[in-house]
Amino acid sequence: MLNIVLFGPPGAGKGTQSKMLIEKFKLIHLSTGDILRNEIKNKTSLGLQAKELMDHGKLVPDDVVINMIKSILKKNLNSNGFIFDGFPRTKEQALSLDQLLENQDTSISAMISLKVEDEELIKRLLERGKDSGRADDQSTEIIANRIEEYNNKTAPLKLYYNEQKKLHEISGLGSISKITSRLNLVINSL
Ligand code: B4P
Repeated sequence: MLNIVLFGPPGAGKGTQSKMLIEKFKLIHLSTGDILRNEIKNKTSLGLQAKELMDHGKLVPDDVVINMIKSILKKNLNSNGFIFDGFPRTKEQALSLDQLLENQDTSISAMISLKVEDEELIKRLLERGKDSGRADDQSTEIIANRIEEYNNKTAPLKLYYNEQKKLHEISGLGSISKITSRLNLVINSL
């Protein structure tokens, strides 16, 4: 299986690039952000629990996210692999993911991290906020919270994957197709 962790701060282009990669490599797109937003839309109890946190740019508790991932992994074990988009976001989530994959005799093939500076992230997210309807894209303050959560809890995961020699960093600046080409280069070299 080809299992890619697509990594980067909020607004780095993970969701955008995932769409390109799932088509080319025939992978399952697993975006915890999309799944959570769907739960909110359907007003499930999980969605109600997540909404308050997400609207303020805070991470949802690990156990909630890990349980969501478990059931989706189980349903797709015959696939070519997965693009993990927005997951894992904490060490706890990364450890659980490794364990879940190991139980299925597979593992993470690579973490590909998109590098984009804060100023550009804020610009992109505010722009998306004009018509996304997403509460977390509406103000510089909430976006700053998201970036802070990323720096404190998520960015350290680069070390975790680097120790396993799985980290690849690329620039997330430039046109969408240019970034897709950079990602393709990395994946084809695995
Ligand atoms: P996510 O849905 O993962 O959202 P995100 O970090 O904002 O990334 P996204 O994929 O949407 O942005 P993208 O870079 O594609 O998370 C939202 C919230 O859900 C989190 O804050 C948290 O509360 C919760 N959550 C999710 N997963 C969790 C987990 N595992 N644990 C705990 N909580 C979790 O795109 C951004 C914009 O940039 C788009 O408008 C796009 O068009 C634009 N763009 C993309 N590439 C570009 C380029 N090259 N040039 C210019 N613009 C570009």
